[in-house]
Amino acid sequence: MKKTAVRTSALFVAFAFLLSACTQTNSGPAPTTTTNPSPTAGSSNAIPIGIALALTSNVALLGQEGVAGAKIAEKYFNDKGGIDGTPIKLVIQDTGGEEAGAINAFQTLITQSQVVGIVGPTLSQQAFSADPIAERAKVPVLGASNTAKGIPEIGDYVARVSAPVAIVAPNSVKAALKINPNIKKVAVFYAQNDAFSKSETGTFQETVKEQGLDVVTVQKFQTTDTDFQTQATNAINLKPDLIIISGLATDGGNLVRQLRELGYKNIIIGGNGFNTSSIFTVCKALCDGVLVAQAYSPDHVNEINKTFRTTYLNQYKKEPPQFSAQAFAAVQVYVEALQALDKKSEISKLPLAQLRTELNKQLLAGKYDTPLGEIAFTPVGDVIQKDFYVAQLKVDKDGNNGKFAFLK
Ligand code: 1QQ
Repeated sequence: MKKTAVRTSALFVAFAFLLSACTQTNSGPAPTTTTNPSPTAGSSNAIPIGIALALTSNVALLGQEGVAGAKIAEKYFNDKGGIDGTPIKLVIQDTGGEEAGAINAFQTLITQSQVVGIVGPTLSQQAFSADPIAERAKVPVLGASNTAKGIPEIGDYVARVSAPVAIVAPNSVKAALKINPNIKKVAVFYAQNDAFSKSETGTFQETVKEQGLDVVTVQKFQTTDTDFQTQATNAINLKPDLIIISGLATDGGNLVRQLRELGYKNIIIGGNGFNTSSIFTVCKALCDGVLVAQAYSPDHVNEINKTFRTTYLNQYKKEPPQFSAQAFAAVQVYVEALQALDKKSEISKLPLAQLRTELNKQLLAGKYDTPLGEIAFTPVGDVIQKDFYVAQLKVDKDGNNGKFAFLK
């Protein structure tokens, strides 16, 4: 049943002044947003959803992949009629790669842009600082790339569509053992200044022990490091059969490169920070063969993934990466939860505070058929997802690009 002009004007009232930053994408970690006091009729009734991801910094490429997926979702769901005829509108704020930028972005989205909910931030390290702000303001947050232990537990308004390291990471260790059943000695590396990396290395080290393997050394680094000679040499001297790295793309890629340059020839596993094709520009041909567990496969068979994949392929001329699929799924959760809520109580009539609270309840209760497959949420807000994968980096002949080849 379509509600028409009456509904549109009611929504206009409900969302008047909400759209200050809707068409604006800031760059820089401390964005300033200008207010447009008289939003144009064309967009004034659109429902604002905040996207707080890193468009700049060392993790810019991870964040940009997220924004690409979110934008595909925005167009896809608006083309299908939005929320019973009312479009959604993404309000994009650059968080940069640090906590302060994420906090600023959240504050701007909550108070100025008056979004109904937020997708982000890029890093778990940022989420532990920024999510409590949304929690206090009672604004729903959906993490689309936060995988550290403890994210959904930040508060009632915090959930995620990005499966936790505890579920995803062990798959790559099992895949390595399938390739080489004789692995015994494992060297583990992690970035000690990053919450995700610390959480992921915990999972990796537990998995290694559960599989009856020996952790022969644990080497620490910083995400800002570029020289890994000392740690790499320490590890190589112990002759490991497997090296596992938890870091972000640039540091992780440089570490892989230096391990190979120093002569390490056995299997390398990279964690979720390796889950972007930007890794190829860092370690180039030396990235070849690295194993990375995945929470998304472009081959997943359902209608929405078919559309998502085709749209992404047409636009970017490559397969969609995991972070794009996860951000698409996060926007989808908001859209479908808003649709479900609107059927129960016309959302245009709800005051913003009530809408945010009801939306939060509704989204946790739903089931969603996304490009990641069917997902739902645990009571605390962690994603429930079925299928996980492992890919191997395959570098092109030119040595500059490559792809994620999914293992069977
Ligand atoms: C986290 C991650 C990062 C690697 C995502 C970009 O998983 O910070 O939780």
